[in-house]
Amino acid sequence: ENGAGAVPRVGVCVFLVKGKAVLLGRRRSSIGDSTFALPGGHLEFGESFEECGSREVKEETGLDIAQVELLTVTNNVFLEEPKPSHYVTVFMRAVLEDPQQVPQNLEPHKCDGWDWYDWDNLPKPLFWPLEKMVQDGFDPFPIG
Ligand code: 8DG
Ligand code: MG
Ligand code: MG
Repeated sequence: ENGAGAVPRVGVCVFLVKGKAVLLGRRRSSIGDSTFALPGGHLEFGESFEECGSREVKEETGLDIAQVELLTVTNNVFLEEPKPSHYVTVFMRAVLEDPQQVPQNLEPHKCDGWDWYDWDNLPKPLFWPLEKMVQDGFDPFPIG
């Protein structure tokens, strides 16, 4: 969908935090294939960022989240990918509504599976928008 008619899209993804860990899954996608990324997806017409983050996490992992808050926005142009695209990506933070709930891989065609990774020991390779944030010293955890 490059060339005439291509437009930037809005992605919303979620730093689902549990102690000092975040939930990541290895992507199966034309964008960032086989890299570790946050749960998330496309903002739908009429949705708030919070609604989109909660919906995508539920669709992809079965998890119910709470305290969904906006952290930051980045601009990501993927020209080298099999399908050139451009995302304005909105990063949210949330916690589990029920700390006992376990992630399920509900979209196995899009992800190899979800797991918790310590922020100080993240898997490689990270999806590059996330890798860039880590390299820039971004910290998704609440203060204190
Ligand atoms: P949908 O059909 O469920 O709406 O979309 P999806 O298949 O779940 O979309 P996605 O690729 O997971 O997310 C949309 C875009 O958001 C993705 O192509 C690029 C951007 N994005 C980033 N960083 C991250 C990230 O860490 N995780 C996810 N899921 N998307 C991200 O820039
Ligand atoms: Mg999705
Ligand atoms: Mg997704």
